[in-house]
Amino acid sequence: MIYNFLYPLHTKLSFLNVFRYITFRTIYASLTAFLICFVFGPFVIRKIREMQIGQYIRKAGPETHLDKAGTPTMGGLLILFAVIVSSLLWADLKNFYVWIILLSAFSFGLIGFIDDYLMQIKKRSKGLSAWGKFSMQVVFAVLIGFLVYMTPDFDTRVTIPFFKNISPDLGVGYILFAALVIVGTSNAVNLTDGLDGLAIGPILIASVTYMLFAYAAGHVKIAEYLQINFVIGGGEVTVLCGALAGASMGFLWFNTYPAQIFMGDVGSLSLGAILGTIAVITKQEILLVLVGGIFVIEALSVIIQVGYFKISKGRRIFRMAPLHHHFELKGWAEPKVIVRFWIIAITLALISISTLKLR
Ligand code: 57M
Repeated sequence: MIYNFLYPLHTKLSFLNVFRYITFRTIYASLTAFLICFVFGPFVIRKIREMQIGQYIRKAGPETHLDKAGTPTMGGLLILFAVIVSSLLWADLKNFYVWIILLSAFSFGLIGFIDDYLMQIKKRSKGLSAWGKFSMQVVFAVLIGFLVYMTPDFDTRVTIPFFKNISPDLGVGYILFAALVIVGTSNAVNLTDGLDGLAIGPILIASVTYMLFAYAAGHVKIAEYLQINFVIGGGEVTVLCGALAGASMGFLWFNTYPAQIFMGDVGSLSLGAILGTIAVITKQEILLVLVGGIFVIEALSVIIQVGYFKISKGRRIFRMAPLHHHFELKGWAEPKVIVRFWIIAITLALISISTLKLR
């Protein structure tokens, strides 16, 4: 909005020229989103407490989690508010990708909100049925995939990390591929969100990583130099990555151990979907497996545990899945599991960035 209203005035007031720069707007999008979370956080926590929207804890989990009963949840509403307001302020609203990412945030936030809301009304630790949630996710993800596909000049070739000469063109099948990336990431982030700061930390790391990818993909010279896909208008996604990074920092302020608030499904489902959508638009879809490696590892631990449990008729590989519960049950203190997972996330992000050169 600031860009759309103020930049055109730069011919009369030359200092307004600064709003043209994606880098400048990304920094301020990040700071704005951080400040929104930081300033409104205590108010939101207080309000949610007053409305008695507290977390129900499953009895089957690690015992240390029983103390967390009643922690305010649905903090994802604050994250979404910060991301959306900051993006509307700092991004170019004529850019179609900006609206697609905001749609992704809103639609998956809505699914998560319904889930959290049902949990509060029904006063239990389960909200929507698994199939109800999954089918809504698929519908919205296919819609987002379709919109990306319909964007003029969008390239339906998939980037394969490390191999610059191999990029299969999926054509119309790209819609389903994009939907798979979005739904997969949304659910993987949801599974990861089981310890204080465990999901939002890697989201912050991934958003900073994609900030670089978006900037490179949207800059014709850098894209050409790095031999990556040039995405017309993709540079604007950098600003949204900045908003996401800022909101993540602001939320982490309150979600860090011992958490004063959880994000709820409204947060985890939408953050995963935003990340998946950004990966699709910036043409670093497959690389998300590495950038969001923590989410992948957590999801795989569940698939392996459930698969093995069924085949072996009741035996387990991990003490409990997702993986963070395994380490908790081994006796690691919660902050140790969290920080070590963050360290792994940073390492994977650095390796991901190196793929820009290793091709
Ligand atoms: C939701 N939700 C947290 C909070 C957060 C298939 C199966 C593996 C699914 C999985 C599952 O349902 N996962 C998705 C995970 C919950 O947090 C809420 O949920 C939101 C995210 N959706 O924002 O609102 C609990 O996580 C803890 N928490 C924190 N700090 C945070 O910042 O401590 C969350 C955020 C909170 C709080 O305790 O209550 C959750 O874990 O429930 N199911 C599981 O994860 C279950 N695993 C399981 O059943 N494993 C079996 C299977 C795979 C065979 C096994 O290994 O044998 C466990 N989850 C829990 N207890 N809590 C089972 C026991």
